[in-house]
Amino acid sequence: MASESGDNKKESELKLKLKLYSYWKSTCSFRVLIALNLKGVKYEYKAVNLLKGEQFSPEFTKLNPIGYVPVLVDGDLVLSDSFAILLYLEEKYPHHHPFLPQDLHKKAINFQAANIVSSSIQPFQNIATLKCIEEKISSDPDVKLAWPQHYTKEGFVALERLLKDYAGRFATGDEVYLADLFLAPQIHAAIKWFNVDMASESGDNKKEGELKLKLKLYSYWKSTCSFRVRIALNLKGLKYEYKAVDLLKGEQFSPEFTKLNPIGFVPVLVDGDLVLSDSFAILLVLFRRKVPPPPSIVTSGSSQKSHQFPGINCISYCL
Ligand SMILES: N[C@@H](CCC(=O)N[C@@H](CS)C(=O)NCC(=O)O)C(=O)O
Repeated sequence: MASESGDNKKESELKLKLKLYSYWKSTCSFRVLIALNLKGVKYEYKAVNLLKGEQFSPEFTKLNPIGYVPVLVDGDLVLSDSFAILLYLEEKYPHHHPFLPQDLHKKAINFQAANIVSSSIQPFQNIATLKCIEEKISSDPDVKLAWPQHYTKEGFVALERLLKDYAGRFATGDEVYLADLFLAPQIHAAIKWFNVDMASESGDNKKEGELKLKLKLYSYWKSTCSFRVRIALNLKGLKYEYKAVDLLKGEQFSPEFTKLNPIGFVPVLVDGDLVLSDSFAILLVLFRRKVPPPPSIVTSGSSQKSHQFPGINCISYCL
């Protein structure tokens, strides 16, 4: 079993501490179950039956008011999102089966693949989502099934394109990394619960054109997701070319744009030959990126002060 780096806490203490609230069919919980097993961390399994509505019990909503599993309780820390839990476990147990490759480029691809599953596939198959479709759109089981099927297909076309130059035995090579923790349960669910023919969903194998220019941000002026990245780029003081994609005119579905992001969402950040199409993945990469020292405008003079925190201007603009 993995022990906490730097201290001598006993196995029995840790065993008591970690509790995982989970449901056996939950793909999000599976990500964490795989991670805990790979890390060799023992935990107490607490079953939450989503079909019986146990996620809305007072006991559970104290832990996660939104009523989703997984929840990981580690002493007095309560974490209720699989992505956050995985990043936490990675930092807490860095030496036991690392989930993130050292190489920044490969790491970024892992973040992106994980978040395509997390935000562009899984939410459309959630019990709460399907219930809402049933109530507001149609109670026809085929209509209900069409949603997870559609978004699974779209998402996996994007994933195939993203991973085609990286895949080995696993998503980004011959080691199991973060992307695999998201992909394995999602593929299982697609086949087993949503009747998606995964064998026929392969994307094309065409090489993308050469994308050798500097940073380019594909964005829409009203997109909150794009604003996250614009704020980050400004805070980092990174220059970029702004490429407008008018979502209302459907430009996100143009052949040019879907080559970058087949799922048709902004933002997309192009950094040389790296194409990142998820704001969370982009932010994680930007915050790890070494940035050249800021230009001399930050040193003195009141008129120059606003340049020190360009992101703040951006935030007030958003508000
Ligand atoms: N972003 C969250 C999503 C969690 C989530 O959607 N969990 C689903 C199971 S995979 C759930 O608890 N659904 C309960 C419901 O829909 O009522 C995560 O990654 O942990």
